[in-house]
Amino acid sequence: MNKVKINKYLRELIPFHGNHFLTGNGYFGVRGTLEEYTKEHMPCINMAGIYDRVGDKWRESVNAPNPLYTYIVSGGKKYSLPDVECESHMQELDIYRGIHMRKTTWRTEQGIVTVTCERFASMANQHAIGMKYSVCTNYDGEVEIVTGIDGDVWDINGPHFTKLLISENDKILSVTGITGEMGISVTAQEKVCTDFDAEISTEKNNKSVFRRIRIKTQKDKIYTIKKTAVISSSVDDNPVIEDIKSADYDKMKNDSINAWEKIWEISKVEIDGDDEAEFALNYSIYHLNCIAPRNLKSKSIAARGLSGQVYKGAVFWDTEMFMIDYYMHTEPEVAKTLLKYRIDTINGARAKADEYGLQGAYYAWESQEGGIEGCSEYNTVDVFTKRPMRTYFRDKQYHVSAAIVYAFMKYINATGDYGILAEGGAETIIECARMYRSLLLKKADGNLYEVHDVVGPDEYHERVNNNAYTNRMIKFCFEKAVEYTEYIKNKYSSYYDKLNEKYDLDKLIPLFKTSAEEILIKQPDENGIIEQFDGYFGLEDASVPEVRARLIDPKEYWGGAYGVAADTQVIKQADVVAMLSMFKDDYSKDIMQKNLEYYEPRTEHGSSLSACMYSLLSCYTGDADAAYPLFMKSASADMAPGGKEWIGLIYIGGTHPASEGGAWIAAVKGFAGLDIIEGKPICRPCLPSHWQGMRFNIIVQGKLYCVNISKDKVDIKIQ
Ligand code: IFM
Repeated sequence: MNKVKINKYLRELIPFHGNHFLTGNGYFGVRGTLEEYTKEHMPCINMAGIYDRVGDKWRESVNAPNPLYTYIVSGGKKYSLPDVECESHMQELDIYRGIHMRKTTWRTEQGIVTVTCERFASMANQHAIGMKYSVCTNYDGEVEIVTGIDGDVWDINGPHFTKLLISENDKILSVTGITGEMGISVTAQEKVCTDFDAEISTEKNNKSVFRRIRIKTQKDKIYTIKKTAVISSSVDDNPVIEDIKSADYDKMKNDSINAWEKIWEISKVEIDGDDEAEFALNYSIYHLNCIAPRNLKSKSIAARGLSGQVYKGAVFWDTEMFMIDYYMHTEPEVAKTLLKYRIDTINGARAKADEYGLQGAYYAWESQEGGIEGCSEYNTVDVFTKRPMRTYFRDKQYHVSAAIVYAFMKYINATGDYGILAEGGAETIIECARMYRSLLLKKADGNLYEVHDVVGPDEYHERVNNNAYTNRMIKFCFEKAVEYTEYIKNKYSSYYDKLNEKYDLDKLIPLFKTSAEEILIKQPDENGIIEQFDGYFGLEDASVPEVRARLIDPKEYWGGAYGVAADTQVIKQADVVAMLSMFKDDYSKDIMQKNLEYYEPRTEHGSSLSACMYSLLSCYTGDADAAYPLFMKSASADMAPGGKEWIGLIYIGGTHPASEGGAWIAAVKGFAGLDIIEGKPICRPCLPSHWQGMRFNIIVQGKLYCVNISKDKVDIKIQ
């Protein structure tokens, strides 16, 4: 299997299909919408790392003017979905070549018109998009193709372009939008080649420009236009290399296919005995490949990838905890770029720490360019009162900084690139540790440091004390600050001297050491269960279905001050289970098993980040069959409609890269049992009983390995 495909048009699935059929190249994402869609149907070319704010609405990422905008007219009537019902419709995405394709037929007064279109976001040239659009009638008659650039783009909190510059020059159409907040320009240009004679005229309005291509059709003859388009902005890392004037569709397509082939040579995972799982996993990998900030400087990945403006196009802990593992083993330069983003945005994190009266670096919960905090204090809307609802994600999810430190550790183990410490990594880690030190509390008669008033990964319980996950991550952060500072002292002494001068490391490091030793780490109780936070066991032990049944409105928020889950033991997502899978060597299988059994039935899995952690931990207990459905849930997050699309009244639909990255982790670290020991990969597989084997490539410390696992053998070869 190499395609996702539908054979029927369903209007109600327009938002889902926009995600399901997404194409992209890391610089932008093109939603899998149809060419004729205007903004009500959420088409978009979502730009990586460009943001804008309108009035006092949320800042969000910016969508480019849409150069794919195209529809047909027959007998003076516009034929477009969803407004005019079609006779047949097919849409598909070839995940191995990155090509989106649709074929639709309409019955017009003159007869049947068939439209076929293939398009791609070039993987070879990150500014380019190609589109081949064909029309065929089963009668001799007339059809118009209307094609151009739609500057009236879909926005959640827009419009972001306060000025639009529209031009036509030497048959090249161009729309430049200029953002209101910072005056950033985003330009779409396009050119069309036809293989037939036609009468062509150009039309403009104040937002868009398009051509009308009038064709006298002969029965069953196919009329094709080939469009090459270029997207650029005034804040690009790389110049546009494709000259739009000389751009050739077929060459552009071949180059892109070749670039995809190279990516798949390393990233494909093969599974013997389970085609469905193999495809779901590679579909997840496809999405990770579409959003990787390849050849970009210090960019990261938003929680909804490049599928739109949901979650403000912002970067969450998702990248460091769930996605970076895939990149560090398939394209380590991409993983480095993700970490560079955190290094380069440290001033934003310093400003946030300062805002909350803390030292060091407190990274944004929803990070935008420069580390600007995109998260609002009122992050959802009450469905009953329609009033903004106070949530404490922004203020209290302290664990985000430690996730970044954890990612540095994973990256260094996987790549051996300790050099990143001297490129700002060590300072980032020290700054995170300084932030955590300023959170530590000791009771008058207490021996241990406690951390109060936090939100852990389980967002349904806000402002809790001693969240097991958060405290353990803080300890880890102190330990790494000590270890890596020691390392740079020996290896990069002049960099160390600079940092020592700035932070007085000779005094600070011993403080980190005692902080690591003296922080309260929750231990398993007499039943082997680790309490998620102080007082959690005292909450009502209601089941997930019971709590769900208490909802008055299906869009109601479960957490916050008075959400249905807030006073119960029902949790949103992996919390203690996440901690156990991240620190697997600290716990016995028995403890892992007991906690899985305790927390799984109490977990709503209301976040797509949850299932993969349960899957991974189940593998660590040796129970691959229990892990399997959770792995499939994670790998299939964008395969079928029905995912969670609302928090309160806020739309949260889009692709789920953390779930996709989590599926890769569950497959490679869980089922294949990959670990890096002394710089080399080893595998202790734990395959689901119906799998016969797995094959994949991984890069470890600069070497490419081919891993071949069968029921009774593991073969790891350097390539
Ligand atoms: O980062 C996650 C969070 O853990 C749960 N809510 C959604 C966020 C973005 O994916």
